[in-house]
Amino acid sequence: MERKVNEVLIIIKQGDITKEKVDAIVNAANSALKMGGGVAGAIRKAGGEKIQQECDKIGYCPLGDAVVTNGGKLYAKYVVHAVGPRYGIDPEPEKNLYNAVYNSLKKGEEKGISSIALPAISTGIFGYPLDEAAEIILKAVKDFCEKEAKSIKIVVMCLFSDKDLKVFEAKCREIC
Ligand code: AR6
Repeated sequence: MERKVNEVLIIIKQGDITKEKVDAIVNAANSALKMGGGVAGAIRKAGGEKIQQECDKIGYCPLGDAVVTNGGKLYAKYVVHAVGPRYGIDPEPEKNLYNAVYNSLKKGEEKGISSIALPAISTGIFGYPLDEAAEIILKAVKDFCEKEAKSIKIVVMCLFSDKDLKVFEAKCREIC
């Protein structure tokens, strides 16, 4: 499904984010920038060890923020590592999930990219309930498109499962 917000096309689709033909993909990272399982593991496997090595040099990213590395062997030129909250552990989950998404788009924009793909940050290993997370993530994407998007013209919400896709599509009909 697609929606236009300002000049930005928001595409909601199912897929493997490591295969997206976009300028940057967002990783669901942790503060230590250690790429473990889930989407991070898939990005590490597809993009190669150079991404983790660059993360090790950066060393740390605060909760709700994001850092950028190169994309290694991926089609995407950059990986934006966004630190979402661990549900039930980290403080202010709503604010921190919103900020993680908003700041990842901002960090991408600073690189002058025109397209970026995001996974459903925090909803896997970090346990954020999907329905609530979908609303927060889409609000952050919409707000960014309305307020700050300049070089970015395409935002792809890339969901791994059909179930996740349906939840995001329903939320997007309400919000976008
Ligand atoms: N493409 C798109 N989405 C994917 C892919 C893929 N290839 N693989 C998984 N997902 P998670 P989190 C979905 O657990 O909850 C790692 O250990 C997945 O189905 O990757 O933020 C990191 O190093 C889910 O919907 O991220 C962190 O320590 C979504 O991506 C921690 O997990 C996010 O699930 C981050 O946990």
